Amino acid sequence: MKMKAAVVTPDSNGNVEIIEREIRPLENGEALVEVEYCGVCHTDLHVAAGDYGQKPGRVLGHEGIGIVTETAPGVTRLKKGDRVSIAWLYKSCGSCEYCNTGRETLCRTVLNAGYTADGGMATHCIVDADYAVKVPDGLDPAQASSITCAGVTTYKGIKVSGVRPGQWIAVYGAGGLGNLGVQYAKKVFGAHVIAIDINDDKLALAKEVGADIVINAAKEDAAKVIQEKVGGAHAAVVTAVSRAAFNSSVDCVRAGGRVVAIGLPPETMDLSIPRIVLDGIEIVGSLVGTRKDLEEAFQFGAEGIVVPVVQTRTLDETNDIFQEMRDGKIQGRMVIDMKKSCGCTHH
Ligand code: 8ID
Ligand code: ZN
Repeated sequence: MKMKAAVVTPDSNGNVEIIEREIRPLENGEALVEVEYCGVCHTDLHVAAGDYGQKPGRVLGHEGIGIVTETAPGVTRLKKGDRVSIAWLYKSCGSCEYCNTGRETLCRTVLNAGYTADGGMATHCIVDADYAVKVPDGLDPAQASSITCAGVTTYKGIKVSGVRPGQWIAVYGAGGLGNLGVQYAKKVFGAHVIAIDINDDKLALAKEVGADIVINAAKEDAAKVIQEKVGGAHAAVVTAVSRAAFNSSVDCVRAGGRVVAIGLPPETMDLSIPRIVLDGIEIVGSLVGTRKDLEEAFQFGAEGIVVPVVQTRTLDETNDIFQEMRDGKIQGRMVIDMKKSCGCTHH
């Protein structure tokens, strides 16, 4: 059987090729998933451009949602008909110090969907049954796709920030991740939220979904405004693809504040040593979330507490979506609808 997939070009030029490829036989512990939806994350752009090493021919996508159609011997957790995720955490070793201490995303031999393993931007995807997280009933599958990376990553990042109810958190970047970050911060963690972006449309949407204050960093010095208005944020999560935003985030928090780095521009940031030391600032990276984090993040979506903003497109439009994302034109998340994309008869 063949699948249709979006793969990185031979020269990793930042775009994808839409190809047909034979689906390999399942190995022990694996399941075949017929993909329903796959969101486009900015990380897909980084991978397609070879920002973290060239991956020619790799099937992109780590916001996949689909239905299990076949299971291999040894699979007990999943059965035919289950709706599951295809997340960045494709598979980890399960026995190292990271896997055994609730930090499985840091496993040194981890495989990541759409990066070091073929991902969900395809009509079909083979998953490791132990790492495909079940989607709860009542959660729309297109919305679930956006929680599979954007949602869980910001949910986990806000956990890591340590922000408490009633405190102020700054969310830099109000794109796919940031829009959900605002919602989890406000509606799940009970924080007051400041959204910062360079695009007024994204800020208007951030306000609609719960931001208390919005700041356009292209027009104002965000850190200065945050210090003046609220005395500095207690925490910041940075999803912007820009070193300027990372630099600003360190200046926007109050003494003892924590900055959580999530965005992945392949750059370095400036750190003033006296600022870090004298004001006791903490800076920490946060990488997606564990399977347990994803289960929790899904549940808030299923309960309608967090509502992903999604628009659906087809697989053939992937390069257009990439360009719209580079241009900052996407509100919420663009999600590829595979049923509309594959042109086959079995969907
Ligand atoms: O696990 C992780 N750490 C993880 C998971 C998923 C994604 C990290 N990421 C990374 C992606 O690789 C990417 O680098 O997070 C970053 C954001 O992903 P996204 O939300 O999918 O990208 P987007 O929808 O394009 O949103 C980015 C936003 O940043 C704004 C843009 O306007 C856009 O809304 N932005 C930029 I570019 N420069 C800004 C600036 N200087 C800015 N906002 C504020 N200040
Ligand atoms: Zn992602």
